[in-house]
Amino acid sequence: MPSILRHSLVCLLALAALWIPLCLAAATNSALPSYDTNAVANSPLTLFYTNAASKWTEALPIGNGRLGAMIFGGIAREHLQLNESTLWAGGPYDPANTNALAALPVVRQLIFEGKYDEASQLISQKMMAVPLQQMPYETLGDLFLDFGTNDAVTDYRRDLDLDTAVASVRYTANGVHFKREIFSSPMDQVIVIHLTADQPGQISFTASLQTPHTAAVLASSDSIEMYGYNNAVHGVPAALNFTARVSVRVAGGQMKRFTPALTATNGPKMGLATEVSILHADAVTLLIAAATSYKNYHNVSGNSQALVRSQIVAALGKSPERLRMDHIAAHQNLFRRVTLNLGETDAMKLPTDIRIAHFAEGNDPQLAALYFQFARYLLISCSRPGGQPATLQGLWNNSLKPPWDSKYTININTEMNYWPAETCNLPECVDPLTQMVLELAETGVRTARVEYGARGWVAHHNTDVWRATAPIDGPQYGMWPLGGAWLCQNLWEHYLFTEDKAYLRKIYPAMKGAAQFFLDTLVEEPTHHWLVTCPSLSPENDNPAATNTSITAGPAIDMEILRDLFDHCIQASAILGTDRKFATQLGITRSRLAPLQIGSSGQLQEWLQDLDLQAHDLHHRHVSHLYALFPSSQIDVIDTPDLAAAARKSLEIRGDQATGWATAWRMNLWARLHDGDHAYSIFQFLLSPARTYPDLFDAHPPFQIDGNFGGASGIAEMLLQSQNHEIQLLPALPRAWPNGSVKGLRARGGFEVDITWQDGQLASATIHSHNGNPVRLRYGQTTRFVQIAPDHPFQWNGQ
Ligand code: FUC
Repeated sequence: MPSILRHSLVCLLALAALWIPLCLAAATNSALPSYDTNAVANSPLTLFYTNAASKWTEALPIGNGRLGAMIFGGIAREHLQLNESTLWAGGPYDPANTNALAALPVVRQLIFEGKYDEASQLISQKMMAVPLQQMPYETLGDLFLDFGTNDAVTDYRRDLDLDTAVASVRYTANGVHFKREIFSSPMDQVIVIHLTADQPGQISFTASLQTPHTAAVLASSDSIEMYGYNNAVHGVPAALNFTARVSVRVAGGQMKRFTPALTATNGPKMGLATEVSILHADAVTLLIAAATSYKNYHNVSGNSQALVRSQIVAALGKSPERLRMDHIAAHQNLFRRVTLNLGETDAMKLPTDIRIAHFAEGNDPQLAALYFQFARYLLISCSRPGGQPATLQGLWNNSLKPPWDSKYTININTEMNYWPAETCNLPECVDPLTQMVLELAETGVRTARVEYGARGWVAHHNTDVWRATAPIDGPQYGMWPLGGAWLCQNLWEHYLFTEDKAYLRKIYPAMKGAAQFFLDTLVEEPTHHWLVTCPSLSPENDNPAATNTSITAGPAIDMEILRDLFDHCIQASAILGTDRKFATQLGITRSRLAPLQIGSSGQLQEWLQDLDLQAHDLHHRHVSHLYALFPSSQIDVIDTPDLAAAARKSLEIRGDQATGWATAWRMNLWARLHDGDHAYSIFQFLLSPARTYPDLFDAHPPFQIDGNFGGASGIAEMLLQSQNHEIQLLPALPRAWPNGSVKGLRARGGFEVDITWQDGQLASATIHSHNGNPVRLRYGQTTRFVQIAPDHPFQWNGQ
């Protein structure tokens, strides 16, 4: 018997064992759903369209941090493309290259002799990960609802309400008003589809599940279950199974039946039902649950069937209305913390895709606010405590081979995903990132030891769900040992915003291990005897002194990240009262790092040598050396004006337009330079059809979610900054937003800030302090030193 068939039969038997209890559970729960089908929200927080999605980047995303869907809203056929955040290819693996350590001294020597291309070749032969690539994040599959109708339809509307995290489809056919509501509940761990009509007996369709994975699908009278396996990639064996289940609850003049004789997906004809048909129902609720056997990066022993079964049984125990209420309450608990009003115009009445096309004309400030809140919605929907961090595509991927594997690119992209988390009041969403860094601090120990003979841990420019840490793809991208150190900066920021010492205690060992690696691997460069990283690169930018490689020693970004890492470890050691000797050693090493340098064109140097103007691509998307200006604050317009001017020069050389995320980074940088109009003009490009799809997803292109998060962070930085011990109100307010208000932005030191402005001037600010810290407030040139008690918000009008 072919193994796939054997697989499928085993699965089907396993499924049959689940059937009876589930059918019983379903039978006891067919309460009539009572929804208000006519409440059409035309709120400023709604994305809406007058057509069904014809492409994936027109479909609308929902997610509960783990279970996601893209909703197409078709009339004859509804399509939900499904994701589960732990469904990746492969299984636990360790890609460290055991030849690396012997090659390391030779590589270093070649680099210091200026033989960069030779060094790159040797790295390619001896130091790269085995396998050379990491594992992709994969689609789960698709749910289709076929309505079998070609009736003419009027009043079609498809929308996503960011305030409730509920997507809807409405239309009228033959005088009947139909409505679908769809949400992914973080409370109940299921996706709920609720279909209603304003006349009885009007809802008929057939539901089916498909997947590109090896899987078996089996339907009963009221449910469909799919059981399958992930796949081996690049020689890493497949280790995960997954289960997806759709449970159907029908109300009113219902009729349910098996659809006879169909196939197992990707497999032979099984002669068993794989679809469920609903005929002439008043209302229908579908519950979708899915899980994999992934428990963590080294444990894949989860029972996906049992998990899914218990989730469905629990959800069946609640009315659809209760599921909806609980979902909305969980969402609003996070979402409603921040409100942003930049003004409203009639443009708000237009469908979202048309507004994107016209945003550059400048009369739709509300779309900027919608873009900002959409990013907050996305982070809430794809990064919740206990889950996986946001990938390059957040949670949403329709492929087995997505762009850049939809994994974690940690030479900017993953870090950018979390930039808005602190300022935009979603600190809980950082939890999955923290957990990933703690795990990289485990897997990276072996890479540090095997490849560098070093203590501590290291991660290079990418990682995946298995927390792989070795250099991948090729020396010119992968040979960058700062990925883990940069991630530690995100974690430190989380501490700065909250001042939560328990959190600091939890992350400190990872910070310390990251620093230890560099104590053991920094080397003296021959010219100035500064301590530098070697081999390394300035992310993905060719070294102008080489023929065809980025490989170099001591690029500016490395030194900047290490200054942060060492400083943060030193501060943490003082706060936690630990590791004084270690902190002293870090201080000494820090003082020997290569300094920031200003080049002959007045620019901030990207490399140890003054090579910027000889770059192969003057407009390169990465602006790595400007890390010091943002997200770090080593360069600051107030504290280090000369360096800020050099950073500005570098930005001018690089230009404003780049890929989605790179455009968003530039926007944040100009905000840090306190040039609001420049930041805004970059934002106009980011929120144009060139960089934003009709569903508001960021276009690298292709879709990459970091641009959404970077854009929201940029808006926050224009309105409020809090680096370097002061709270700056409206530091980069553009002329395009003369009147507005924002509520609930966060500042470092445990502050929340509400701001209202009129005619481009601060009208009033209310500062709430959670920790009672003293702080300097700044509006323009005016500063004021205050200490605010936790229960007594302080009001200031900037005078
Ligand atoms: C980095 C960038 C690319 C892309 C990829 C996922 O390599 O240089 O533009 O964003 O990550």
